[in-house]
Amino acid sequence: MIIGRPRYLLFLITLTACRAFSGAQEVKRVPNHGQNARQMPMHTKTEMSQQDKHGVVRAYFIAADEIDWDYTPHGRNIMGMPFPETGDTEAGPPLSHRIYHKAVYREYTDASFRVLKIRPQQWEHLGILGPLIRAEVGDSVRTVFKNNTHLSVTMHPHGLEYKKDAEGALYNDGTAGTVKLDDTIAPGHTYTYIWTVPERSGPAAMDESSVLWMYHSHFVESTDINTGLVGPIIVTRRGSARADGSPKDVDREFIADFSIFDETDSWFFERNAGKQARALRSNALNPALREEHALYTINGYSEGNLPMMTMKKGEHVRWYLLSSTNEDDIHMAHWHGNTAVWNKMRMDSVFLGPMAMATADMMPDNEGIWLFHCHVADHFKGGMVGRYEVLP
Ligand SMILES: [Cu+2]
Repeated sequence: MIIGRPRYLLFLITLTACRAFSGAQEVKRVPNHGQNARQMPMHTKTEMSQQDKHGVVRAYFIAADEIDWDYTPHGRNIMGMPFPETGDTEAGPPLSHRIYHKAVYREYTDASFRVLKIRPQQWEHLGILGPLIRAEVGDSVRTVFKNNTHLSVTMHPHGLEYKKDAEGALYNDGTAGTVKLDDTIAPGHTYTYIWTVPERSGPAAMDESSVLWMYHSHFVESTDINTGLVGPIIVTRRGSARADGSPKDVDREFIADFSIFDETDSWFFERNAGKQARALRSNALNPALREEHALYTINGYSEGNLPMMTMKKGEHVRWYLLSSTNEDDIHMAHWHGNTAVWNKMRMDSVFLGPMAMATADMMPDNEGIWLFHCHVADHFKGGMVGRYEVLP
């Protein structure tokens, strides 16, 4: 169903006004969680050196921040690929950078949200994605979330177990009061989400030792995601994880999000494209405008800008693949040069429907720099292309 933006804005204003006049104190959003979650020992990821049989609480400090994101930081078509269409428009040759104002999840060192946590080199390729949240079955995940944007946003996890005070989604679910505080985090506010990781959040019998989930903002879901608010979660089977939560039987992990960012559906579209575009924003009314502002990306990088994903021959490499929410987020993630096993089957391509989450294992035996791209023609031509490298 398509609902006009003015209605959303009216809704937002009404919601903010209701909050302001509700007499509620400034929201120190400490939810009313069950005793079990409260009493579990809490560690930061770096503090964890041992895990008891009941699991640990993995602590994260994540903010939604506004940034200017460059989809092509190193330039256009750095793959050097021949295309029948050059991407030139009637207005002239394409700009070398495609920069849009966006909102993204970023990790901080503590609840003061003053110091950004440096992303480890292993995860540099995550690009626009939020910080990786990890857990082993039996753990809990405690995320202090701060909304530094001008938008109303949330964190809504897939796969993990949440109660009504940690779902991060606003709808008529028959609840009221404090259990709705997680549904909309207003600008400047903070909320603590606690999610648990029971068996049903981890690998099933046919899975390998870890599975991929995602989290994203679920205020106006598709708009939030097209604005940039999405990130990965990995859950490892109980007893199969290292102290940091990574699966013991895997040498190297990569996450690749095959996403079309529909910038006409971003909260910042008017800011990015100008108010004159506003009336013509919908895909149905103006497909050409939508196409002009559709970015075909892997982890928010287009046209070969994805950082090189490097591995060694013979390693056990796990690929976690996901995709975005738009109707045309139908992808075929394809590796040149090597094969992988997905769902017990030998593949060199994995199909991803909208909001898909998939895991594939590779034992690279073929050295070199190899193409890694979506095999859907329009997406390939649009720039959903990256590379990976197998070293001796
Ligand atoms: Cu695709």
